[in-house]
Amino acid sequence: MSLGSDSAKAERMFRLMDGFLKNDSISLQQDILRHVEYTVARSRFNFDDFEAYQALAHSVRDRLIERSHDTQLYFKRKDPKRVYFLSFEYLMGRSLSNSVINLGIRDQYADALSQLGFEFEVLAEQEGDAALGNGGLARLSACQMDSMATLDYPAWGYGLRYEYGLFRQVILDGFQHEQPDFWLNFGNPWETERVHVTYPVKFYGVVEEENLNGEKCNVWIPGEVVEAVAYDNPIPGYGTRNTITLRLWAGKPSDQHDMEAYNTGDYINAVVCRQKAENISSVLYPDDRSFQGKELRLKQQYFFVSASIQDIIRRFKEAHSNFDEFPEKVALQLNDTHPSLAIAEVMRVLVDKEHLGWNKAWDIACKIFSFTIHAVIAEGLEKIPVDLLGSLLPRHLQIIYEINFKFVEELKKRIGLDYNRLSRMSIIEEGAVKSIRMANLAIVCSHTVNGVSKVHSELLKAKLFKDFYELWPQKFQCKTNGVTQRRWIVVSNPSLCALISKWLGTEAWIRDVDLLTGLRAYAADPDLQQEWMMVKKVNKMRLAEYIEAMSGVKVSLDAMFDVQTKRIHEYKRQLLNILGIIHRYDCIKNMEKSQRSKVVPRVCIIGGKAAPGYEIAKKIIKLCHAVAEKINNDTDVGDLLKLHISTAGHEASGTGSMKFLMNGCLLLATEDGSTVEIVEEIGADNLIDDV
Ligand code: F58
Repeated sequence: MSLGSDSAKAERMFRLMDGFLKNDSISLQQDILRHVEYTVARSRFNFDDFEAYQALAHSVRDRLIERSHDTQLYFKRKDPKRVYFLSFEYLMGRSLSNSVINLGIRDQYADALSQLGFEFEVLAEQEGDAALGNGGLARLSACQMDSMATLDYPAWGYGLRYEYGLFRQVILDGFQHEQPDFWLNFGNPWETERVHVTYPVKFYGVVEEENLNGEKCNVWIPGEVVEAVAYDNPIPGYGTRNTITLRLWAGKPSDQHDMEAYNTGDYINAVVCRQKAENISSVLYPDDRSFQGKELRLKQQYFFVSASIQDIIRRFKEAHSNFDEFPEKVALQLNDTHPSLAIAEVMRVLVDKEHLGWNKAWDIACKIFSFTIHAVIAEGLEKIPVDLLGSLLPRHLQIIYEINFKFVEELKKRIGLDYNRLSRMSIIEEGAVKSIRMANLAIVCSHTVNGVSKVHSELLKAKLFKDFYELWPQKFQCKTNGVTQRRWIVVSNPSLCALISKWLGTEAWIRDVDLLTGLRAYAADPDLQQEWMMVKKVNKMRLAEYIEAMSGVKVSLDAMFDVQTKRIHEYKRQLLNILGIIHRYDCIKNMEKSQRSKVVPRVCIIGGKAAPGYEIAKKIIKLCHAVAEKINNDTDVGDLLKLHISTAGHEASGTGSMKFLMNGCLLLATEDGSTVEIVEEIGADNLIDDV
């Protein structure tokens, strides 16, 4: 039913639904019990914490769906330019607390639950993490979704619905072991499977030339077809009804799948082949170091890109018949190079299916793409072997060659026959393994290219993409990363959140983070300082309890907590940290006992996962544990130094420090990545570069 086409019917439906779902305590209690009884299928007189969480999540989801429908309806009528964010990875984490806070009904739910004999915080702990990503890049995608929803953008996020998220880390005898994270084990109450939103995605096969009304055109006859089915995850904005969608694709067997096997009567093989289709989206690649030219990964990239582009074009065509309007209605943001096959796919659709002609299609493509680079060094850049691409996506290889040919011809006119420069800028890299440079493809087609901090953006212009910067200086921009205060203060630190709102006299900072500067006026106020210290102390107690429960190490609350949590990487310098700790230990041991009272006791906390194949990073983890073992069992040193390793020059930006700073921590850092911008905000006296 569409409200526009049949308003009398719509009116009736609206009356039947009696407006929107209600958020008073009784309605929420009824709603939760209804879900216990009918969704979770447990008796409303007998259900445990996990079942209560599931019912609660479904009740919240109902409200999200309602808003999501309204949002879609609103934008369908308005038909604005939509922003499509394409990312291979999203680290969404948990949804419950974030959703009820953004919907403004956390207290109502807490009250309703307590009437039913449950505690909101306890139920929130039942939720697992949606860890569909590796690190900073993936969490940035999640923070961007939250911001776009809050700022009322008509936005969509697209990605892959991995069945296995980032591996779980288990430490045995100081060594990291990886365990699969089958996060969908007990169902995922936040998503909705859209059985009607499916698209065929083609692989392999051959390209044939056909004659269409006297014009030559290319037809791709695939060797394999996999169906992509949409799973929608609502992302609510804070303080607005705008609720956007993160649409994740999963692989399903297609009816066209391996027709050959059916036709030859090989029934068993045909069924096994069908099942293989589901493998496409089954596992997230856990390497955060460099690109690996693996076929499955390339398949994953094209799978999500192709389904997303089909979806975007279908939505456009619902309201428009002329592709001239496409750039006014569609903006595609490429989150690093992983989705950049989208460029070749858009060209394929516009040229081969919509028959727009190459020049017109290219003109459109160049107006719709923009590209964020997260890499710092050339090794981080994706290069796809030509042979691999040619076998998996034969038509796309032709298209990329054509783009490159035209680009190089144009380039020759601009810079002359400087063959060194031409070969550096070419999308095709010649060499032992002929490859496609995906970043070059993305830069050539995108209207804007951005780095993620000032230092990083300057580096891109001066080093990594110097040739391109000289050609197109206007394309290069800096968009310094940020993190959402909704998750990183409001959800994670409720007592600090209450303190800030009390002193600012408003909650407006939850939408507009710049308003936090209003606290400066009270910075010297002893009452604020005392309240602030109290909040920190209570949080410190909670952390100390957690550390003891997890590792058995008892830490002193009077110690300074010195924390480094991020992926384990040589360039992130956990090794330097641990060497500093060994040095500090050595100093304490060699100190006169009388001098020890001058030492500030310290609890060093190092947390992070290493990529499963990253030997040195795994050795760093083992070293941390060995050092901790030594220091923590040395009664002579006692509380002066404790090391806790949490199991849980090349930084492009770094976002972890922003989260710590927001919560009142001091920053120990070199002026790398976004530190420069952070110091501009917090003042140089809050940066410690000498301890
Ligand atoms: C990170 N990159 C940067 N890549 O290291 C960090 O400085 C920056 O703050 C963050 O992006 C956001 O811009 C990062 O997380 C990956 O995880 C890639 C995933 C795919 C394979 C290659 C690494």
